[in-house]
Amino acid sequence: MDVLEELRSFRERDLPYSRVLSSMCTIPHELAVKAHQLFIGTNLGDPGIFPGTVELEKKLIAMLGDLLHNKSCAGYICSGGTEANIQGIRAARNVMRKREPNIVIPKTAHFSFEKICDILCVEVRRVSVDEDYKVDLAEVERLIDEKTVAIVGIAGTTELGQIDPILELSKLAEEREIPLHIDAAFGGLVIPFMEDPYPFDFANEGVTSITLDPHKMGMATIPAGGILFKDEIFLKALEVETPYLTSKMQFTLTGTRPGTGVASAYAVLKSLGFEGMREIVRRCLRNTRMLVEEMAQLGFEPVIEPVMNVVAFKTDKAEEFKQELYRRKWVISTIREPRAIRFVVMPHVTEEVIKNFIAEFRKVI
Ligand code: 0PR
Repeated sequence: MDVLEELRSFRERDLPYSRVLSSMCTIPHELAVKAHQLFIGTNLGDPGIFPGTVELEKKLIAMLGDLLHNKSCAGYICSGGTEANIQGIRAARNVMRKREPNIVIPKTAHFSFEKICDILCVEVRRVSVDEDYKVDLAEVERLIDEKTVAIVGIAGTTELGQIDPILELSKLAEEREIPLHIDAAFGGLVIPFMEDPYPFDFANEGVTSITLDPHKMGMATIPAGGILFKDEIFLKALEVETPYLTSKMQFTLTGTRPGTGVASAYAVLKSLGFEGMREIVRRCLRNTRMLVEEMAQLGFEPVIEPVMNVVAFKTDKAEEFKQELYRRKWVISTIREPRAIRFVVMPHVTEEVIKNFIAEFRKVI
């Protein structure tokens, strides 16, 4: 067998996105694919060889900074939300220079924070959430002490798409002079395009870093994550010397680093513009409402009224439904607390996909 044929046969075993209602990734935009191909041989790990790609990354970071109310923010495009969160916390830890450092994060934080606590040797203090699944501010305040090097707020939780009270977290962070990292890996390219956007970003004085992933709602090719800092100081705190490269210092976590995510994210944002993104987000939110209505007719109630295009429905049979649907080649997910089935209504989850899913789900229940 020809090797390409062999590859194709493996690839054909993957599930098509038209049956995936659990993913925060989606089919990349067609321009993203073209941009990716153009930059396929690039390596931002050795910037002197790729000055054009370096320049493009600066333009993309400025574009994202513009969106996040800080045109002069510093940052870079990385492998995804996990790396962005690691680097956000690592920078805060290095700037704060405390012995036995700790961070205060909501219980609803993504599992990447488990890795952070292991890699960075920071103690992770987890805060409960209220009945709306937003972090409990009084408890955040109680858990902060003189060794706290970062507070974390989430703008679009993985499980429910909820937004923490970032205005209040920001005030607290300012008062106590502690960096505030916002995990907007998912929400960062949803919230700014909503009707009445919640101010989760650098518009708040206390916010010092933001995770925002173009390979989620930005329809860029994988990998394309983003870490943005309010100030250069945080990037400087990540630098190591690179004795034999075209550059002298490196602040990234990985060495060799593709320019494909930069190019694909730039292509999508530049060609669609913020107006085009608004239209994409509007459609996803409309389809989320449609899913809620369809599920209501089947007797299912959402855990919270969806804030963005993530929604979970309460059911004791969550695990059984997920398994039976997977057997029928449909992918949904479940959440930890309360028992519920979860959906992410990405751009590929169209009205037609929802109708097909509901028809299948009817048979399952
Ligand atoms: N922060 C938040 C709020 C996230 O939701 C995620 C990922 C991350 C950080 C980590 O991002 P990376 O996975 O890019 O490192 N959220 C999804 C999740 O873990 C990612 C995902 C994407 C899962 C596609 C499944 C899938 O098919 O559920």
